Amino acid sequence: MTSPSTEYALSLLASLADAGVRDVVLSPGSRSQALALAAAEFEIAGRLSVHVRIDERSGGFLALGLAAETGVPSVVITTSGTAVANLHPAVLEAHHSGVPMIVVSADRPSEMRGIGSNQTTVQPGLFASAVGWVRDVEAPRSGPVDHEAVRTLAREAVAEALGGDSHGALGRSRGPVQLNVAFREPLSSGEQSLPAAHPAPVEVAPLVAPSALEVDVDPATLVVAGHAAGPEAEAAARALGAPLVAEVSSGARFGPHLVSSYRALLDDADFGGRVRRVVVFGHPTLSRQIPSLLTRGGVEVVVVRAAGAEAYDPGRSARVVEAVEVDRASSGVGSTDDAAHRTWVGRWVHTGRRLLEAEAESEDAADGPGADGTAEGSAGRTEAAEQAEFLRREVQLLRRPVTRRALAEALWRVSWPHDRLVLGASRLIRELDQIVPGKKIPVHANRGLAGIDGTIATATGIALASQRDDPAAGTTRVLVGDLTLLHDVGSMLLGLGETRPRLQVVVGNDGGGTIFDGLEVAATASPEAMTRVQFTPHEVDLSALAVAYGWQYVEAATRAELDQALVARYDGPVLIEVPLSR
Ligand SMILES: Cc1ncc(C[n+]2csc(CCOP(=O)(O)OP(=O)(O)O)c2C)c(N)n1
Ligand SMILES: [Mg+2]
Repeated sequence: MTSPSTEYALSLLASLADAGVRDVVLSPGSRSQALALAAAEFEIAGRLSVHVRIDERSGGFLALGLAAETGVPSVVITTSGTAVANLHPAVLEAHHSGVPMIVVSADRPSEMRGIGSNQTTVQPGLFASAVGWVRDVEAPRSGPVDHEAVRTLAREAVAEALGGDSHGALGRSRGPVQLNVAFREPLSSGEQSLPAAHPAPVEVAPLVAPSALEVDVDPATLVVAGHAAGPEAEAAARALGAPLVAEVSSGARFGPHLVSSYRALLDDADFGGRVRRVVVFGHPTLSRQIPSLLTRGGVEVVVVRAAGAEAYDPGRSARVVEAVEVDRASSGVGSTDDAAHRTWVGRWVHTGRRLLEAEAESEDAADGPGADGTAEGSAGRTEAAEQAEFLRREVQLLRRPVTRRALAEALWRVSWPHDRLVLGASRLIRELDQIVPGKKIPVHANRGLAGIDGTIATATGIALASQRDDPAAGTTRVLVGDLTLLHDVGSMLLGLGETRPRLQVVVGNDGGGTIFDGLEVAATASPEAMTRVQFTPHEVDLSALAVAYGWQYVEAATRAELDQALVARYDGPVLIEVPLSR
């Protein structure tokens, strides 16, 4: 005999799969058993991919990574009680960064709520305003399941997560939703017969009626591409004849209008000081210069709404639009003002490039005498002697310890469009943002709330989805600080039978949180107190962690070792530790 719980769970998962869901993340639990066991059957039938994690916090971020890579809502199933609350960090990040996710939380039936029953709290609404759609489904009773009703519910959940309603019209932004489902005893039955598949993926209609933006060289315009801006930002910069400031995880860091060393230029009266209009795509978070430009008087701000819940508008005065379409007829591009546009863009691009080169040279020079090959004169040497000297210096350079800059450069150098790069919060993402040149690499970072939590799990999701869906997919590399790794170290746990991701976790280990050394208060506060409560030192043996979790481990202390470690072939996930000085 089958139970109403199992019948309902089978119908719900079939409906979610039919609506386009591909990934289900779940953690073990009693109240959720019907859903978990049904999910296992759907995986055997090849209708869903199932990922099992014991820690729901890991599971939540894994679901976030899977959805960030696929663009399809992932489902995460939990049992009742604190299990649901462990999803909160990932739900908040998904809300603020606009990643679609469906939380299916199992609950007690109504007669067992509010009376102190074990493992029972108020689950619907637990995530407050972070979820835009919540349904509390009464426990299924005996009798046939109303498949049509379940199907409608599942389609609504998928459509809401994708930011439209089930009819495809525009609603709110993409993000997490919660389906709270009550189950009554018997909580499941062993017998499972899967409903037939009727795939009908939910598609949300694309944005309509983009507003045309009239452009000309005056006002002097700058395009800013924050996190997840996408290639539209690059195209808009070209169409507008505007310089492009593109953060490293913008997905728009390429093209002829890309500006290097943008922080210094934005600070400069001759560059940032002349900007009269800014068009913002995505969610900028990495510099103080961008918000300060957007809040400066006399700067018109146009914000193209990003995927996340809130439009980026630090000055609270932006014109927020759904899209921009450059009105080429009135734009200077191709018209009489073409030369003025080219001069405006050209100055930004060339000066930025020169600044970057100068910085690189000064770092090389600081690295040691003669490192840049200019400190000693070469007059009177034979060509062979010069060549030998050059090689000696190259070898010396390769034996040098890795700096943050060298780490950022190496990671960018070895990554290509078929790879994935994930950047943790803190110093290293800023290092990349300051120095790496344009290149079309898919870069992800949890910039919705810029937490140091869940980074390993998010990267695992991106690795698993990319290696499953894209036969040409390369390696996923995630760059994290040591505290960021330790915060999410539990996500290194891959149970038996779980797919092992093609993942390199590259950890820059400086013994604590060195980002806080840059706080203004560090100059005046007690160094002991700063170290204890902000730097938070540790001496964790990361190689032992790797062994404990069954990961490979490589220490890369020199640049040569790092280059080698990043391009080596590994069987499964690897932890690459790069010692950095505080
Ligand atoms: C969940 C969460 N807790 C706390 C913070 C505040 N925070 C930002 S960076 C950081 C330290 C990061 O240290 P590490 O990963 O070692 O990077 P480093 O700055 O040393 O390169 C902390 C605690 C945060 N962003 N997210
Ligand atoms: Mg650190």
